[in-house]
Amino acid sequence: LTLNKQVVLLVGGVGGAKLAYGLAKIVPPERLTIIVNTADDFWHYGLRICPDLDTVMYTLANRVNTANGWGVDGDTRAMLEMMRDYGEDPWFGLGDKDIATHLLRTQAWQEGQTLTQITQRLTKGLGIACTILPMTDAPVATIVDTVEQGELGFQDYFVRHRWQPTLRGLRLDGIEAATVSPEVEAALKAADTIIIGPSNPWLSINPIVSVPGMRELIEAQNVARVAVTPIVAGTAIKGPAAKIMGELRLEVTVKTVVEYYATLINGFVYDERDEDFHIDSIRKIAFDTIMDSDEKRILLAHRVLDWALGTSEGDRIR
Ligand code: FO1
Repeated sequence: LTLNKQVVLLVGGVGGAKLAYGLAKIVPPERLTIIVNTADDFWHYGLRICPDLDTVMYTLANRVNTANGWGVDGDTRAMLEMMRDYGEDPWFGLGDKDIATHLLRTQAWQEGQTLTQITQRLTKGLGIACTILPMTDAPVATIVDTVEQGELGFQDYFVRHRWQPTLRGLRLDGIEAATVSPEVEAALKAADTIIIGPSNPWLSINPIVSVPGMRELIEAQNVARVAVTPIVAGTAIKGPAAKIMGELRLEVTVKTVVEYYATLINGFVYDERDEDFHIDSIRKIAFDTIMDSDEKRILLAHRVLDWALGTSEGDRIR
């Protein structure tokens, strides 16, 4: 494997963080940049919470609660118990250790630091050597339009209502005013490959590529731009991807994902369980994409990178 290449990964939360973990084990830290969705971010009890940034940070720092895929390992819920004493409904699971992250972030936010700067301070503190960047420094919020409840803030939809309401539309509040940060622009321009993690295309990847200028910037890079499938054998490994595809009247298949990404990508990694998947419009390869152990995360990262950088014997991408 060539290790003198710059690798950029685009991700949301739990699923994408697993591939990030695998890549971080094999790519030198100064050559790996992870661009993270921030449209799930929100204010809660006065704290700025960035769930996908938190999940990627905790995963790379070996601090994540592996049972949930988010939150801090070994965390406690004393703050939430006191909230209950006050008569609050503590629907958002803020652990006591986790709150340290949100306190430091909120303080720096109020001092006027950018989310990019704040994230560098937090990742350094957790001993993470590669670069984790928010998709933009501007606040952007996914608003979910539902049949039963009307418009809901993303965490209200996802956590409080456990993504049960029927989705009929999505919008990104604040996206017009968002810009690609200089750090994200520099990382994409220097990339030898751009990998899109097995994150939710509609909820996690679409916000990233909807930042004005982002899609054009990615498509202008004459490198392998490879997505890893979030859909395996007609379902999502975790989260509401399959459910919302159905609600958007889309077929829950790998093909739908490829068609959704369209010109954003020039290569696609699907799962070997989808052996009947056929499409001629794009270079593709099948691997075992289920990352249920650290070894499998590293193995998949290795295979994807090998293929993307054209060093494998198989289906060459460029
Ligand atoms: N997800 C949940 O399903 N329930 C929670 O109580 C919850 C708390 C939480 C706290 C901090 C954090 O960084 C993430 C948290 N998540 C929780 C995960 C998260 O909000 C979602 O998985 C993502 O937004 C979707 O990518």
